[in-house]
Amino acid sequence: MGFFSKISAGLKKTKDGFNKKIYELFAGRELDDDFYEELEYILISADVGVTASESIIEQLKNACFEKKITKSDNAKELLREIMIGEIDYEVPEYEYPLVILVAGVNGVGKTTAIGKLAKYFKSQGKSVLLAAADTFRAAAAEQLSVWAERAGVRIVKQNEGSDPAAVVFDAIGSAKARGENVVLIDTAGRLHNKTNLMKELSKIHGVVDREFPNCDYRSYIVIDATTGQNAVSQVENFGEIFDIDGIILNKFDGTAKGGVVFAISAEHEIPVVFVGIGEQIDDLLKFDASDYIEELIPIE
Ligand SMILES: Nc1nc2c(ncn2[C@@H]2O[C@H](COP(=O)(O)OP(=O)(O)OP(=O)(O)O)[C@@H](O)[C@H]2O)c(=O)[nH]1
Ligand SMILES: [Mg+2]
Repeated sequence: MGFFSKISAGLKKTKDGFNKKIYELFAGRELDDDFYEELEYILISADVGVTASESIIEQLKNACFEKKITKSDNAKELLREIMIGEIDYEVPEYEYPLVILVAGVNGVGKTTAIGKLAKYFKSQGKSVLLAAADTFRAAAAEQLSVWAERAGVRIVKQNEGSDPAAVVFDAIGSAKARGENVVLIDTAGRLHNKTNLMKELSKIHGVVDREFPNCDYRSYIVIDATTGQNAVSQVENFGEIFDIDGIILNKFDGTAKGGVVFAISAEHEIPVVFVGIGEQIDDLLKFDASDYIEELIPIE
């Protein structure tokens, strides 16, 4: 499957409702209050979020006023541009050696995302090492080993219950010794409480900073697109623990509310970097704002 058909298939559920409603709304209507109210309703129904929806509509009103546009047919292109602008962040190119920490609440698909990322970097000719720093959940390291095998990459793990920061320490030592290009750190989703999670993640940060000061270090949070607005509070909660460099938005294939990209990205100014669109190793796409909007509001 090519890139476009993949993102298209991943967004199928969102598109089913959204495309049609937008198509109908933008066909031969006056740009009056009713129009903007309906547009806001469509956006909020797709989980775009109230703040992002209001911002989009405000910008659209201003742009239509400036350009003296009064008919909806001519406003669609403006809506596309405004929506792209809301979520199109410049993400710095990766530099190597690269370390990516993957965090998020339990069950969102962290381990799966690491398996997919391993394949992604490997297919770009990079050597990859996985660090099994989820030592909390039984069998977490075994699950990661299966992904390491599938992707054909190495893994560093320790016994269940051992210190996650010690696993990261080992992994970095091993990566430096072998000159690996990418280290992907899997972390636990469920700890006894937030303080524990906070302590553990900052300890891991500390190890990376100290042991690998010149690596390109990115902290990503994984969220499950099907949880809608709940995903927004997860971004907020993790944002209190560390600086989030990017979001991996998983289970995009299972949601009719793909608009959640706006709720999480626009308001918090954190880019969505990858989207997960299935359970298989190749079901990961680098996020591209223009392609995404192209699917939601196709150019006719
Ligand atoms: N449909 C779909 N399922 C996914 C996707 N990503 C992960 N999953 C499924 O979500 C479930 C949980 O995935 P894991 O990778 O184990 O999640 P995790 O965040 O590591 O879970 P914990 O380690 O328990 O916190 C699995 O059944 C995955 O197959 C996705 O993009 N789409
Ligand atoms: Mg896991």
